[in-house]
This record gives sequence, C-alpha cells and structure tokens, in this order.
Amino acid sequence: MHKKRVFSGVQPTGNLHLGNYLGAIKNFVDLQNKFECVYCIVDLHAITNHQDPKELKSNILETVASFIASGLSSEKNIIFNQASVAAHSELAWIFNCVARIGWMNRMTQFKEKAGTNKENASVGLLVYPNLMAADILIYKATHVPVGEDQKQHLELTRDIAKKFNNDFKCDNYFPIVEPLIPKEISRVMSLRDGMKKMSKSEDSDQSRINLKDDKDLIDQKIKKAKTDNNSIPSEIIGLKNRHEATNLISIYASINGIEVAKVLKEFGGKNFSTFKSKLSESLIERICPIGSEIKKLLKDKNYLNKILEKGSKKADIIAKNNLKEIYEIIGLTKFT
Ligand code: AQP
Repeated sequence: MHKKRVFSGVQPTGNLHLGNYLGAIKNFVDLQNKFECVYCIVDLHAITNHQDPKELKSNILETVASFIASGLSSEKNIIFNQASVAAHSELAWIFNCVARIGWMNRMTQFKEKAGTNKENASVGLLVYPNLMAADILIYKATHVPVGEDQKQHLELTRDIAKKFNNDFKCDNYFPIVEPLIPKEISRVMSLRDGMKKMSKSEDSDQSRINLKDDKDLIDQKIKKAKTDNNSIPSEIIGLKNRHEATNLISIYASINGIEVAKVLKEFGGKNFSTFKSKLSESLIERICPIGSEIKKLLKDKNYLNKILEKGSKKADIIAKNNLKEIYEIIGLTKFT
C-alpha cells in the first residue's frame, strides 16, 4: 500500500485563467486539508515552447502568487518550482527509455500544440508526457488533480509505472495514479467557441476570464460570450449539442458548487441575458478577490521567492531519496 500523496503542476506560461482555476487550482485548495500535497510550478514544461527569460521569471512568481491568492497554504503544502529539483529531469530520462515512441505519437496534446508543422516542434514537446510522469512518480504520488485535458497524459503515467514495475520486477514500486477530475466542469471551454478549450495561448483575450481581470472586464466578457438563440432548457437533455450554453451553465454550477441540474431548474425557460448577469455576479464575487490578492502579493517578490525556496528544499529531500532507490532498482550507481 502506498501512502496517499497528491501531486499536480501548473505551467508558468502567462495569465492563469478560469479553466486553470476550476479545472485544477480550486481542487488543489479542497485537497490540502485531506492529503499531503505537492504543488509544482512546472517551469521545465513551459520551455517546451520558447519563453522570453525575463517573462518566464516573472510568470513563475505570478503562478506562486495565484496559488496563494486562491487559498493554498505554503505551510500545509509543498509549493516549489520544477527546475529546483533535479531528480525530475533525471527520472524523465529513465522514463524516456521506458516509454515507447508509439505511445508518444498517440498523445493528442502534442498533435494540437505541434500543429501542422510537427517536424519543427521541439523534441521536448514530444516527450513532455514522460517528464510529467516523472514529476508525479518521483514523489510516488497516488492522486493527481487535473483538468480533463490531462487525462491522456495520466493514462500514460499509469502505463509507464506498470511497465517499469514489470520490466524491473519490482511489483508495486510505483503507484498506479488516480486522476481527480472535477465533476461539474472537467474542461472549461473558450467563451468564443464552445468546442475549444479555454487556454492561455489563445490569441483572443475575449476567449477567457483571467484571474487578474477586473469587475468591468469580467462583465464585458460574459456579456459578449457566445450563446445560441434558444432559451435555457429545464433538463440536461436540452443542452445536447449546445456547446456554448453547456459551457456557461457548467461554469455557473462549478463556481457556485452546485449541480448543473439545479442550475437548469433555477434558470430553465429564461433567456441568456438574465442568466449572464447572474453568472457575472458569481464570477466577480469569486475571481476578483483572487485577482486583487495576486496583484498585492506580486509587490513582495522576496516573499514569493522564499516560498519557492522553502518548498524546493522539502521536495528535493523526498525526490532524492526516491531517485536513489530507483537507481538501485535499475542497476545504476551514483558516486556523487
Ligand atoms: N480549459 C481548461 N479547463 C479545465 N482545466 C484546465 N486546465 C488548463 N486549461 C483548462 C488545467 O489547468 C492545469 C494547469 O494547466 P497548464 O497551465 O499547466 O497547462 P495547459 O493545460 O496547457 O493550460 P493552457 O491554458 O491550455 O496553457 P497553454 O495555452 O499555455 O497550453 C492542468 O491541470 C490543466 O488540466
């Protein structure tokens, strides 16, 4: 039996948005009272696409600020950045040798991010899921809170763990991780296109609610959010093939911690303008205090760096111990 431990990461690639919050960070906060949690700013994942060094440094601190402003405690949890703990990269190399090329080629995120010019994508982008598996398994984490877009990578993590345990005849050495994906909204979609994921890298800022957006901007973005011409249905079946409507209703359910069916009961038969003003109110109430706190925290960079330094030291101890065991299992000797 493995000790229950939560691990998850967020890339410091710019403005964190409602998708990151509802898909991942809100869950991180709920879990901090139930498990030992390790939350990582995955800066090595960020560089799979070119990052401006100055911006990267500042985005790393902004991600810490977003964690703390959302309610994560730096005392209860280990909060650190991936580049500080070398064992992530060392285990990723081992997993590069365990995982199969065919497995990498099936990853839909690689296909989406590499686009039509696959030959020109970085090798790092292709083997990104092996580093993600290493991030999780170097802590022998058992539970991973993520948005639904990361489900395939977690399945790969399970496959890598099984193959490693089997190849090296060390039954149950790595745990087979359980994804923790939010029920009411597993994937927050763009406000402009209900078929596309809300994302930091989407060009149009109107497609997402950023955690730092102010009241007026949130209100304006929700007013402009795409819907259809029908009114809100009273039953879930009435949302079939209505992607934009489903997205807004699910956001409302998730932000208020209620079920979609309950939202439909309340708003069924009403038009979207009435609903949108309630949705704005809920978002403003929840997101604006987080945004103000992020801005406040960013004024004290020393404090944010200290959180990372303290967390990195704690993470490094666990990771180094586990790496020692892993090297022993595979017959490698480390003389340093
Ligand atoms: N739209 C989303 N809905 C639900 N969950 C989401 N997550 C991201 N977007 C959504 C979850 O947030 C966590 C951190 O994600 P990330 O920033 O590390 O990487 P990402 O998934 O690649 O996020 P973006 O916004 O799409 O970034 P870019 O545009 O840079 O690629 C993860 O748990 C993720 O599931």
